Amino acid sequence: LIKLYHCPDARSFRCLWLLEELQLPYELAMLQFPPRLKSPEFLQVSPCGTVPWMIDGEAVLFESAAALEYLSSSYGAGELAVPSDKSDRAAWMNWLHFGEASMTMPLATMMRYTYFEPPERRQPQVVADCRDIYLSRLAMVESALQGRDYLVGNRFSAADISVGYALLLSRMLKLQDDYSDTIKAYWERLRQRPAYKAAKHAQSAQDSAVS
Ligand SMILES: N[C@@H](CCC(=O)N[C@@H](CS)C(=O)NCC(=O)O)C(=O)O
Repeated sequence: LIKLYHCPDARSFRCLWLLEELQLPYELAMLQFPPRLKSPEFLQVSPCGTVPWMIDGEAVLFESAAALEYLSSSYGAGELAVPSDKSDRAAWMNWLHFGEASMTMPLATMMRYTYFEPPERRQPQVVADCRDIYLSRLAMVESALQGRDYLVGNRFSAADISVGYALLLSRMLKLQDDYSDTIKAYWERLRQRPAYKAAKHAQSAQDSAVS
């Protein structure tokens, strides 16, 4: 059984969403955020205290984009597998990493200096700069979606989970009101997926069971 350490709506949500898309059985270990402070025993599992931490037998994954690639190439051959076409595969890999490194990083920095740091350590200039960086990068997504519903090969894939998670996180910073109709429609398409809803449900069902 795959075991996933997870905090509500953290990057580990990418793994949870894909586990649901693939309809794989899994065990969910819910932690409060940030686990480093709220569940210090988790440091015995993950020395840096971050999620995801996903265990599949001998395999351990602690980067969400890597976990998406691992799951899609290990399970569910077919719809969600890594594309075999060379240019689709290149696009798939770009979006997989773009979602985390280029989109989620500036958002996570915004979250930190908007909500998590104590007031005296908040950094409005950093928040404003990261917002500009994020929005300029979102233009890449906008352009990729012209005339298509999904990022790669016009079918849903793990690339959409990687980027879709950044869109989910951006809602916590209330960035969505300024989104174009293209991005709004894309987000709507993603969040209507039964597996997205099942992942949301799984984390909240467990979360309330714990607290
Ligand atoms: N690049 C990593 C980032 C992992 C990461 O920073 N996770 C956050 C949750 S979104 C975390 O656990 N933060 C807790 C902390 O920094 O103490 C990934 O994509 O998995």
